[in-house]
Amino acid sequence: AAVMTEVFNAADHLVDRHLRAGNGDRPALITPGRTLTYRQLSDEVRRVAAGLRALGVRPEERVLMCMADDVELFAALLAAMRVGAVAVPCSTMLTGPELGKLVTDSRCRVVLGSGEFGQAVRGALQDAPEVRHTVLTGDDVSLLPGHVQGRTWQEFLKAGADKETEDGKETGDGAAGVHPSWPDSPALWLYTSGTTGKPKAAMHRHIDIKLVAELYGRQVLGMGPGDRCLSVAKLFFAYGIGNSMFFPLSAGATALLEPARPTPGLFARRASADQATLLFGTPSFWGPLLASDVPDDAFATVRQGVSAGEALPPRMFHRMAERFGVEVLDGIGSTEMLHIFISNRAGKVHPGSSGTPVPGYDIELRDTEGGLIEGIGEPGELYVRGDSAAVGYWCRAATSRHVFLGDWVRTGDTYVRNDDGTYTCLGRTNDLLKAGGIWVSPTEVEERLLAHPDVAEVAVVAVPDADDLDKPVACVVPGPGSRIDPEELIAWCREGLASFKRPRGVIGLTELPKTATGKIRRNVLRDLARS
Ligand code: 3SK
Repeated sequence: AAVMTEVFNAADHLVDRHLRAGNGDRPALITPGRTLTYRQLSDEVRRVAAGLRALGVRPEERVLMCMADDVELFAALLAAMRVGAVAVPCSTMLTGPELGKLVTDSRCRVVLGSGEFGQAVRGALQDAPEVRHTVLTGDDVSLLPGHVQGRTWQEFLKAGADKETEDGKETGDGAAGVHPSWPDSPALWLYTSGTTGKPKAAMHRHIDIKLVAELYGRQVLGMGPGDRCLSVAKLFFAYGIGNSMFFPLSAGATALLEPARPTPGLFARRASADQATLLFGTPSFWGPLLASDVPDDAFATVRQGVSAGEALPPRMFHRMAERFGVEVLDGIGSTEMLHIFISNRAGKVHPGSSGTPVPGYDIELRDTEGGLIEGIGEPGELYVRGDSAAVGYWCRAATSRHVFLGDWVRTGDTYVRNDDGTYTCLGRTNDLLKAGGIWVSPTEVEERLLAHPDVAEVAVVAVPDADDLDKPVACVVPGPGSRIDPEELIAWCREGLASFKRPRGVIGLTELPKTATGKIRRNVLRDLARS
């Protein structure tokens, strides 16, 4: 007897369901160059799905993507899910060796890349003997290692079309359908940084995608078919893929995709040209936007702003409302929960707080022994419970056991409960830090700095900048006879790491403060770096 009978495929839910409901002619996706209706998106997804099948991709196999936010990535994410494979969108900011760690860890056979990130993809494949196929947009598939067969996107689509024709001759039905995945089948892995700098993949199910769209997109944002979503966070972030794919497509609304880097001017132009109704940003975007000279009416069509990634300073909330007339809802989510689980609500914002729990999620604050903290204003580690939680980290049993505790997920953030039921973030419980809303492992940056001949000891800590947003600062002890050149050390990090991980400042010290057992006293360094 079958163990599971219910079939649910997230790609079908997000795309083909709208065709069956007679809404195939509504706009699904707008990029700077193209507009696709739901029907056209469905056709594009089927073509990419056929290409994946032609490469021999099997259900539950990982397909890794290092691609710009454009039609190809959008279709590839949905196509991987459609054929029952696992979509693994990866950061386009990584260097070749950094991306290589994800390729190896995921054990993928197929890597899809945008031509503009060809250098990182080529670097990643050097040490990845399990990869068999790489597809790159653009027309340059040269310089791939011998074990990898390279194809351009056009060749990939053609291989898919040829295979469908071939299969059709045999079976009389060339159009292979949606894979009958179950609600619990794996759909999406999202890599997140660990304290040690060893990235880990949070594994999400098909049903998690529907859940976050209903719990946050529909319930908190009240999304409907008329919405047009513009997100600063790219599709490879949990925040971005929710904003630009799960929420709009689940509601039959429109995603406004932007492949380029999100500058204030560009986003102001996109928002007004394409009449964005929902604008998803981060404090690292609101700061430069408020400092820019974009017209005050640039976001006149936006009915709601959303902020996540790091706590929104109250000053930014007020200035966004005064200058642009946009009410920004701050919230906290995580890659492990797939999207936002505590959020402010329209018309009821408590500036300086992340808001109240999103219905469908339970929140607890616990002390270091795991005891419940019930008092107002008493700090504790934030735990969350909700059905969209990842099932664990791929091949990281010990870390999974530390983070996923039965139904509860430990966030690693320290919070307090306010007397109005809202929650306020006090910072990280461990040493991880966020720069521009992206996790940075101090260990990884420290390892890079320790490889520099002038560095004997180092500790990287978070220090708030003028906007009150944390930035990595390196406290460095030089080796004997060496001196510290901050510019050179920052350039050294830029060269070997993704640029967002580089320290924004370097402080030279004669020694690092340590506890009696030799642990670096990072709180002392944080105070010193702030003063
Ligand atoms: O960083 C956050 O607050 C966040 C929000 C939504 C989804 C994912 C994340 C990490």
